[in-house]
Amino acid sequence: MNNYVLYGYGESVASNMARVALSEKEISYKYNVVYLESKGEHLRENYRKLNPKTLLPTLTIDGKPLPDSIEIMKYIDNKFPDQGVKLFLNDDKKFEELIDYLKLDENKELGTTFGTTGGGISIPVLAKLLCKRSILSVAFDYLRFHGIKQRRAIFLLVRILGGPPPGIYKKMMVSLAKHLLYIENFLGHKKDFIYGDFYTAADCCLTALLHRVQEMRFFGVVDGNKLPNIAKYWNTISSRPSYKEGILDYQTGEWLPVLEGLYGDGPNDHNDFLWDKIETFK
Ligand SMILES: N[C@@H](CCC(=O)N[C@@H](CS)C(=O)NCC(=O)O)C(=O)O
Repeated sequence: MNNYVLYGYGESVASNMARVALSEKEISYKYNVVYLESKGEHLRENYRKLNPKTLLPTLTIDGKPLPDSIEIMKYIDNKFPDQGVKLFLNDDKKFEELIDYLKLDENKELGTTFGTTGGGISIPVLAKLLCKRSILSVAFDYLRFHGIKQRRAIFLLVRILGGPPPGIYKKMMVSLAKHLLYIENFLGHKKDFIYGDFYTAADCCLTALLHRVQEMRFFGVVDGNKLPNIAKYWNTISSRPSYKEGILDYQTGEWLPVLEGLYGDGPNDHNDFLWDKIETFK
């Protein structure tokens, strides 16, 4: 019997990656939700002690913290090599590069990889959640306690503006278009999973990323006919129990009303811009 506790947030891409992996490895764990922008619980002292970078997720193993979604995946894969799917391949440079491209890397600029773009396209929602708190309390918390220096002023600016800084979201659309086409072409191999015939950690990452694209109301990406390899692939990965067990079952419910407030029942207000870019780069 393990003594695992996962600290995560329902609609966090990195938490989703880790939870999908835990489901694929058939590992049970206790779960502690840590509210991000709306309450800033990740900036409180008790969580900072577990994860000085103040990021989610963190897995504790007998009380010992292991931050970072990819590190969590590697740990459980090593610990349980014969349980569930094998998430990582040994000494495969191309696979490692793919993981680097898909992970949420706090050291890379937003938009430069698919992983960081997953964070960038979420800014309109993050802004509204931050707006549940006063500018002063956001300034106090983020400037003093956020573990990633570069993110401190950005979060404050997003709170002050109530949305993404001008030009940033269009820049994110350009990046998203390029990354979606890259994945569409990658899947040109016509195999079931992103790295071939077997499900891997790269699929855990893509499940969370494509879920985010759909969640942010970019219509027709995973469910249309313009990116047919992605649509087929999405059907395969989202049909696995890990999609429900790792992502859908953990939603906090905080995001849905915000998305409805932003876009009603319709698409993201940059949906057409995204598709223009996809057509341009095709
Ligand atoms: N490399 C880390 C990145 C984690 C990360 O960026 N998590 C986001 C949520 S998806 C977060 O905690 N954001 C809160 C913040 O920056 O204030 C991982 O993969 O776990």
